This record gives sequence, structure tokens and C-alpha cells, in this order.
Amino acid sequence: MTFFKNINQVHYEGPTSTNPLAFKFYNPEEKIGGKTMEEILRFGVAYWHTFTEDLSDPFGVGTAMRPWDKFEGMDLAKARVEAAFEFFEKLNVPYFAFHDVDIAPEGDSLKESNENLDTIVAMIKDYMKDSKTKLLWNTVNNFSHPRFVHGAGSSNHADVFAYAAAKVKKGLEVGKELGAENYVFWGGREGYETLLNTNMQLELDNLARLYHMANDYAKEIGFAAQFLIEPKPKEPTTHQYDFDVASGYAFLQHYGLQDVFKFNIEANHATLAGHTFEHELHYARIHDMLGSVDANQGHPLLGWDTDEFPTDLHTTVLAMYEILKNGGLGSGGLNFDAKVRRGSFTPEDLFHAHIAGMDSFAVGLKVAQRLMDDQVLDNVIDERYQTYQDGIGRDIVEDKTDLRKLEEYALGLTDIQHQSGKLESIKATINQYLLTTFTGE
Ligand code: XUL
Ligand code: CO
Repeated sequence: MTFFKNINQVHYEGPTSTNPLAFKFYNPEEKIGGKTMEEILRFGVAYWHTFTEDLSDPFGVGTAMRPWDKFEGMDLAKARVEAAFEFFEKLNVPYFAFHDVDIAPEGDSLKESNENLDTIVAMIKDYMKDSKTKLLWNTVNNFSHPRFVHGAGSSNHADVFAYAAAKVKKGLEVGKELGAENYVFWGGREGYETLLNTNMQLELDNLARLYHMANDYAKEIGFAAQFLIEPKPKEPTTHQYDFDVASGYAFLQHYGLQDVFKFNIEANHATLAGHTFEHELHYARIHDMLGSVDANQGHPLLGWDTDEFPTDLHTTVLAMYEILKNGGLGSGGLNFDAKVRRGSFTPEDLFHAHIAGMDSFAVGLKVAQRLMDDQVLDNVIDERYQTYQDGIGRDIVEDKTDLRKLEEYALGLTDIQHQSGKLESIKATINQYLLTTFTGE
């Protein structure tokens, strides 16, 4: 069955194309710094937002018009798989990602849920044989069902911990079956509302126990995917345990998990934490913990996770700069954890949105590569920290000094010469690179 009847294969047509169903900047075969755009960007489609989401919000029902709406139950799940692989092919994306409940409905028991999952996983495996699209990552939804009202791995109830663990076990088996390159843990309800009824110590210890058990089981079954933690500071809980990369890294180190995990960094989660997207990427990169990216953007005027498709070019430039500096994303990718707006309810909008996101990151990539090649930011930073190149600065960074010697040095100082940080000039240069990359000047 064909679901997207009016949509043909999406091709690259170049910056002057007026075809809304063509790429203007994303040219999968074009080489940037020795690799193709497709190899560097590793785009992924998020199953939940594109095939499961109905665009409801707290004030209104779903508005999405989907060609698979007429089906129900397992027939709906099967229709979605068919539609998904048609979508992947028409959009020419190399990856997708899902939660267990996105692909198969939960049954009346864990056993029945697992059986539903087995049926759909077998179908997906079959489709993957004839498709170039691979599984970037999978995960399990341990947050939507009422049983997870007080958390999953950090629940106050041991039975819920066991249930969550059983779902993770199944998720790892599914990941192995479909060749997932990564496995994600987003702590949906791993956090708390109030300390008045919370044993934080036990909850954190248990969460770490679950991650250790997952690592042991993945090893046991030969599932070699990279494990990823996806930090988010709040929503749904008031205090999420994986607040941001820095706090997540402290948690991983404390529990001896720092070699097991890297981070899946989501742009909108970064901004909710009061950081920029590039801050989170940078923090992960300098600790060798950058694993993958949930590519979206928040709304600057709204304080929650709006999961918009990324279109802000300044941000994609700075994000791609971090990713290039990292030497790429390894087994990670740019997964569009993004949903069309409630008013963009047609099937075509799903294509428009992904094309917009892919083009925005392609622009970011091209500009970031030029900034790297010309060492624009490297030069700024080298110059700004030049006092550490020799003299007392060099002694400091080579650990050849101490407080006594530094006092002696400071007592002899008469005048400290500062240089301008030149922020406005740097920003203007980035704008210049953004514009001239596409005007050929
Ligand atoms: C929620 C979120 C999740 C994770 C996967 O904010 O980002 O969709 O990416 O559980
Ligand atoms: Co996400």
C-alpha cells in the first residue's frame, strides 16, 4: 500500500529551487572535508513524532491527518511500519529511532506487550532487508503508563523497578535483533517532585543499579550498541536526575558508569537547563562523552519542551562546529526528535519539516567546516589565552608552580594588560561566513 501518494522521491535541487519537496542545501553525496554530507550528518527520523504522534496538546485533541488513521490496534502498528519505510525511502534518510510503545501497542500484560513487539520487530526486520535505513537507536518508554507515576528505575515501589527492568531487558533484545547502533536512556520520570516524600539516595543508587544490570545483560547477549544518557532538567518531573551533561557526568562517574555511557544531547533540553545547545555539545566533547544528538529547537518565548524542527541557522552552525571538532558523531547521528506544529497537520508537512531540518544542518555543516578550515575561532581563542604560552602562564599549565611562587610573581606586578574580548566582531564574522558560504564570495 502507498501512504504518501502525492509525494515523489525527494532530491537535492540546489539553493534556488522553489520546490518545497526538494533539498536546497542537503546534498547527500557532496563531500565536506573528505566525507559525504550523508556520512557526517547521519540523519534519523523519530518514529514517535512522525508516525505515532497525533498533535494533541493539553488544550485540544489531535489534529494530525494521517493516511494510516483508519486502522486500529496491531493493524495500525503494521500500517505505520509500511508508511515509515516509504517515508524513509522518499526522504532518503539513513536512520530512524523508536521507543517500544511507538511501534507496538501495549497489551493487557507484559507478556502480551512483548508478543506485540515481537510481531512488529519481525516486520521491521523484514523491511530493513530491502532498505538502506538503519536503526540509530531504540529505547523503552518507562514514563507514559500510570504504573510509572512515581518513576521507573527510581520508583519508590520495587515491583515497578522490576517491571521497568523487564522492559529494558526486552528493549536490549529488540535493539540487538534490529542492529541498533546505540541504546538510549532518557529518564522520563527518573526524578522527583518533592523531597518531603523522597529517598533521593535510594533512588539514585537504584537508577545506577538498573544501568549496571542493563550493561551486564547487553554484554551477555552480545549487543554492542553504545549506551546513551539523554539529560533533561525538568518535565515531566520537577527535578530530573539527569539534569544536564555536567550533572549526568558526575552521576556516571560516581557509579562507575562513565565508560559505559556517552550522552545523547537534545537542543531543547539544553535550553531548558539554561544552557545553549553548543554548551552541552562542548561540555560532552571535551570529556569525550559526545555520543549522539536529538536535533530540534525550543521556542525562545516558551519554557517547555516544544520539540520544534531545527531551523535556526546560527545554532546549527555552532552545533556542527562542535560535532566537527569532535571528529564527527561516531555511531551517533542527528535524530529529529521534533514534531510538526499542531497547525501543520497534513502528511506533506512531515516532509516539509524534515527537509527544513536537514537543510538547516547542511547549512550549519558547510559554514562550520569553513570556520574550522580558516581556524577562525581557534585563532580567537589562541590569542585570548596567549599568556599561558610562556612565562608564568606556562609554569601554571605545566604544573611547575605553587602558591608561594605565584605570590612572589604577583607582588612584582605593576599593571595587568587586558585585551578586548571582541564578541561583536566575532559574531559579525560568523554572520559573514554564514552569508558568503552560499553567495560564493
Ligand atoms: C523527551 C525526549 C524523549 C527521548 C527518548 O523529552 O526527548 O523523546 O528522546 O525517550
Ligand atoms: Co529526545
